[in-house]
Amino acid sequence: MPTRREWLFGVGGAAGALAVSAMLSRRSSRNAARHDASLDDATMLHGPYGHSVEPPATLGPTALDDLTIPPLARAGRVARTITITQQRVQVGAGREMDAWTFDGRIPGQILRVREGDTLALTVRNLTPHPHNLHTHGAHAPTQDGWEPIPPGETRTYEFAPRPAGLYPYHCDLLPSAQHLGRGLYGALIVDPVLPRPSAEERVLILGGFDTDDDGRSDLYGWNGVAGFFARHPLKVPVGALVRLHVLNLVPDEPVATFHLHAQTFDVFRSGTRRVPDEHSDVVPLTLGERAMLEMRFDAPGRYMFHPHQPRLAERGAMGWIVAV
Ligand SMILES: [Cu+2]
Repeated sequence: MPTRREWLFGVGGAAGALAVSAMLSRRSSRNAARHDASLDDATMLHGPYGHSVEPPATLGPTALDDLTIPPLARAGRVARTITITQQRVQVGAGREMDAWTFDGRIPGQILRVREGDTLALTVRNLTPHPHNLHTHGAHAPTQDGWEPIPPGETRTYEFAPRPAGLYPYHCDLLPSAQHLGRGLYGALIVDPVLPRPSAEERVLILGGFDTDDDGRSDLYGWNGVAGFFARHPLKVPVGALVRLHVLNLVPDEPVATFHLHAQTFDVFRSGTRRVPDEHSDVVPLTLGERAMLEMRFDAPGRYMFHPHQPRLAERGAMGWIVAV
């Protein structure tokens, strides 16, 4: 039995092509029967774009809206309570994971404040393990959240997040692959005092899901669900300014990218500056890195997005933006 690499690269000429064709056809009928059983390399060869991984059928098109459409910033002191839970969560059709969550969701709620205003976070740990909630950005070191919160205990952090930008918050305990990989992360948007231009805003957090508990992500997805935005595209109005807040929280890949088809965008790295750092159609993000991306879709239609890393794209991180 040749390896996948051998059938992709190792057989030359017409006889070779016929042999490959016959082999693929035999593999294809075998794969059809086990399509949902495991996402092996052969399955990937036959998955059409965007549908090699399906989201849970119970999730309708608006199921992730509260994790995708950010709230407007409120003036003054913003108080939020976040509860850390341990539970099984569905991360794809028929695929579950032993998760640790902020409020039962992956990612946690979108936090948003205006620069200079105060964020008061009360964090309750209802799991049998120590966890914490550490926020990126500048603040008093006593409010950083790196100390473990023991099981059953509560901590409150109060600070004025700065500077204006886009930040992750996450559990910072070791091993990170486990505490991040099981779902303890979310986004904090800090708006400048002089607001950014009004836009259609969406938050997209890329995560990895270890569904077989072998310490390695085997599914990937935006906002906690593999395959979701391939099945349920983001919708934006034609011609509107669109601002995507994109964060990479995949714990076990050195880098992930956000790549958009058929349109280019301004890249505001970390969202901390008012002028774009570059103009591109792909932006690389290491773990914990993020960027605000601004674009307009002048033609109605479907625009594909995905990480440019095949492993991530093929295992659940394909998506579409539909301009209507
Ligand atoms: Cu943790």
